[in-house]
Amino acid sequence: MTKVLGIVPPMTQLNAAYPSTAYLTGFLRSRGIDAVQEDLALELALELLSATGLEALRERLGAQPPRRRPARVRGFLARFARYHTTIGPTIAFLQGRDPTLAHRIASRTFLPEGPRFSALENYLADDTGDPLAWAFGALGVEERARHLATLYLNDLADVLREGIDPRFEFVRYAESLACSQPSFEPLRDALAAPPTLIDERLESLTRAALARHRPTLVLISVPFPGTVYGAFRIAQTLKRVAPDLAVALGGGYVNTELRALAEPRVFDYFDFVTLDDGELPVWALIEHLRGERPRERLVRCFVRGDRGVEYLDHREPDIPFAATGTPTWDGLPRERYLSLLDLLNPMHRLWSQGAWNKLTVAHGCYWKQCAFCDVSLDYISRYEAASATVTVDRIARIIAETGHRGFHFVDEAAPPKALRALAAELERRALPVSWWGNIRFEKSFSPALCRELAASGCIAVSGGLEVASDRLLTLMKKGVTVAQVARVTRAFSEAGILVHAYLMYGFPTQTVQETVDALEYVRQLFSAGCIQSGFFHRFACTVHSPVGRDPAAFGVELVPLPAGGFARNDVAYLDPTGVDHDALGVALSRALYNYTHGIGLERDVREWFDTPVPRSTVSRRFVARALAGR
Ligand code: B12
Repeated sequence: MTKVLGIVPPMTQLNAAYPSTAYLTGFLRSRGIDAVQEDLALELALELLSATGLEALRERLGAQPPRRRPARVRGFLARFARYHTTIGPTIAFLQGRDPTLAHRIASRTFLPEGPRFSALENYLADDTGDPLAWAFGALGVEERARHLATLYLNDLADVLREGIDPRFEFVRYAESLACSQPSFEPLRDALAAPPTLIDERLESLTRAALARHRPTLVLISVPFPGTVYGAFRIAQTLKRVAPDLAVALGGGYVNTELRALAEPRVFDYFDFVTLDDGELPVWALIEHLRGERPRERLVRCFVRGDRGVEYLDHREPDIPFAATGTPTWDGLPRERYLSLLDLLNPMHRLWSQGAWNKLTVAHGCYWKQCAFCDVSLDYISRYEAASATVTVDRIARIIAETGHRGFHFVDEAAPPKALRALAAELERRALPVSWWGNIRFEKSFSPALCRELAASGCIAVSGGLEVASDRLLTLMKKGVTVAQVARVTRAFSEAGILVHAYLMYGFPTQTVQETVDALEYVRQLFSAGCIQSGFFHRFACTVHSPVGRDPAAFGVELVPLPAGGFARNDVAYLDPTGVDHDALGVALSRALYNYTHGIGLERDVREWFDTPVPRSTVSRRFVARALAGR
């Protein structure tokens, strides 16, 4: 009998389960396979942030020579009793199990306040001297308490990082060991090092999961580089405890960074490493383990053979997106996830607060041309939509299972046509939901369509304006103009939908003038109420993007990647413009942070920069004119 256990390793976000095991478990159950799942990211965090977890932490820190204790560790030990009594109630509050605690937390007399609380001093105090008044107003006791409780947990994470393991963070763990890391050596050395307190906890959670489920096949999912070290530690334990158990690795990180895997030592931990969508490869693997399919007919699967790493791919058509089943969260403790309030940015709050159900409207991206994006990879290039009936059937099934009506569509870019059909089908079935997700700012999102989407439950969208320069938008084949983005984002905003813009700087050949102009466009978009939130990301060149594949077409030269058979993703490049984009990035982030809070919108954009920059060449009425011409 096959029994499959899917595992999400630490660390991912703590507010909602990352959906890969939910998708795979739903698919396998639709095919009659006994499949279960565990979120060890959540379990590890809850274990570390419990009264017994803090006791173990104190013991470990207490054994270190007092002279070498960092200030944060000393602060924690000095106030241990308060941390110990407050941790349980605070976690219950963040899980939504004890909302009444909000008043005590918000009073700022309940939680011990470590260095993270000094961030509050950066906010502007009102007449009463309350630094959070502007953000939450008089009524937002719950939100205020959530923010304070998050600062408290961040203080504890800092103690773990400074006292136990410098690689620890809540949403990413030891990321640098895996991210664009061509050599396996650093990860291998870290895995050979004596276990830290965190490793020990993870090991005991892994053993407990194994004993609870007794699987014959374990699927470990690594969506991001910050989950890879945890995944290997889990696999190390599995191999120690149950050497014959089949253990497979897959997920977004593998699909992106391990496509040229040639490192045999990875297979000291895993038996199989698969690429792209998991449904078909896992199905083939199960048949293989049952003796019904020979090894050479595995699908998109790396194994260790006599001559090193082999890639086996018996080419079979993928399982259609409409036939992959409905994701299930069954077995995951939905009531134990933590709604954190870290940044006050409204979009970030959607990412980190609330147990959103995750679902995909369509597989891949219908546009797939953007030069900075990994458009050559299957999860972007293979576009396949499901009918609105299938999507809404899935929505209805998920609501029946979870009791939650909130959906985060995790699409690359949900297509306008599919969203219109989805809205109509939700309306036809009179199914109340709230939903949000990523889109492209297409012309077809007319004011009427935006209103239809809002009526169907759409509360927020995010989309790329990227470099906010028509020359660069054309060069990168984004397929939108700044004026178009102004009109579309305004249509969403007028319909009551929150708009977040993904912004980019440092694209090949981008000049200082274009960066200043981009900030002026963004200023006007905030000022005209088109967007409410945004974030400037530094452009990174990846090997799978059009820039990485044809750098000359973008006027840059790649620096050859270092040798190694492990991860390949980001690649350094030489840009003849020689602009110091990192220095400009500091100013862009500062401006954006303030714009998001409605501050400084009337200022000349040059004021945000530390060094002199040219005056913007954009008309101060550009966005107003674009909106008038709609
Ligand atoms: C939505 C999304 C987000 C959301 C939500 C994330 C979340 N925690 O829920 C937000 C915006 C918050 C986000 C943030 C980030 N993201 Co993101 N995100 C995505 C996106 C678009 C969809 C993810 C998703 O839910 N897919 C649906 C699930 C079901 O797909 P899946 O995980 O791939 O699983 C399938 C297969 O991989 C496979 N599979 C999965 N596990 C396993 C295991 C086994 C054993 C097998 C056989 C198969 C298998 O089967 C599944 C079903 O087919 C992907 C790109 C993409 N299209 O996948 C990027 C992606 C995963 N993100 C990425 C990154 C880098 C990040 C960030 C680190 C960015 C940053 N610098 O901050 C953060 C990390 C956040 C965190 N720590 O939680 C990268 C990861 C690539 C890499 N280098 O490793 C991706 C691939 C995009 C990219 N190319 O840049 N992200």
